[in-house]
Amino acid sequence: MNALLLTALLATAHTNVGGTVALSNGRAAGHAVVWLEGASGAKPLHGVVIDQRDRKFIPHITVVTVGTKVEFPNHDTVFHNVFTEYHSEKFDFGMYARGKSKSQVFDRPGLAVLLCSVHSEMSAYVMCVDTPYYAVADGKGHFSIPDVRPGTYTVHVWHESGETYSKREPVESGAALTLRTHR
Ligand SMILES: [Cu+2]
Repeated sequence: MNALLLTALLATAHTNVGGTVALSNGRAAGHAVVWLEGASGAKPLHGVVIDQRDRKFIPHITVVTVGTKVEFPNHDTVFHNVFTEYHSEKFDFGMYARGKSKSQVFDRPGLAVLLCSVHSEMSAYVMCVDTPYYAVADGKGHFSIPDVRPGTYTVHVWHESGETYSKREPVESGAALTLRTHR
């Protein structure tokens, strides 16, 4: 599980932590979630929506901060029965039709897996973090976390494949940071 390679470059002072995440097989860790634990000041986000369209959850991967309420509207022509697995608890929103919406507050850090019991191919992830410093990498694994205050953080990475990364790292302004992890 612990075999991600993270190469992070700290660009300029006080500032931007960015880099590239790769999987253990060398491929890009597209849409990996990267966050820096150990920073205070995270506030709940507003207006977070995970849409249901064309039998998909959009977006597929969402990061929220603790206390964020997420809306799950159905804009599809068919019914969906959305449920999540979150801290080993199952939240079932029941069947609901086009135009209806359900919501859930994510009150603890952790990963929630979103599924539909009608359409097994539907899935999405919500990563709840307790930090203002996080990013979702693009399809090539590139990420950027702006405005990071220098300090020592635990850098976490999660990828849909199940690979994860976790390491305490000093983040200094103006310094290049390369993180490697081996199984
Ligand atoms: Cu569905």
